[in-house]
Amino acid sequence: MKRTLLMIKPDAVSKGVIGRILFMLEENGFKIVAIRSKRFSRNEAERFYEVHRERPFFEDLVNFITEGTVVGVMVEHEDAVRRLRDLVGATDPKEARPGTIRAIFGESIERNAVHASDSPESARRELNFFFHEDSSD
Ligand code: 3AN
Repeated sequence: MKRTLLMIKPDAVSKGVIGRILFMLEENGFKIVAIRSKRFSRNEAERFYEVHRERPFFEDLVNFITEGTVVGVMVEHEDAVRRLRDLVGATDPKEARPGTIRAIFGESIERNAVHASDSPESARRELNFFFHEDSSD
């Protein structure tokens, strides 16, 4: 599994830190294969976060992710899913290891700057959301 998805969320896009996040990817040895910005419709956001549908924060999550532009970044690295999750850090920025993307740019457990696919299966599905082709390996 060499490819995975990083999604830069609306909080980070509106703060103007897309470039700094892309820089961190390259600094850490990820090859950037494709980039696409988009605005999620409600329906797309609900499908993207389908696995969280029953969680209490689902409605807030959908509201947040549709509030502005997001940027999908297809990255390539050996053991990409695990390596990217390491660089992204814990869901709650307060608990994220110093130097990780969420520790630096996240504001809260919800407004946590980025999303990274959590398994090769999720990567395949989520890359498809942005790039409409199976480019996950
Ligand atoms: P991760 O993105 O680190 O894999 P998940 O899959 O548990 O974390 O959660 C998906 C997204 O849902 C998170 N990125 C975060 O934005 C949001 N989220 C998770 N837990 C909470 C929570 N307790 N309250 C609000 N939002 C949450």
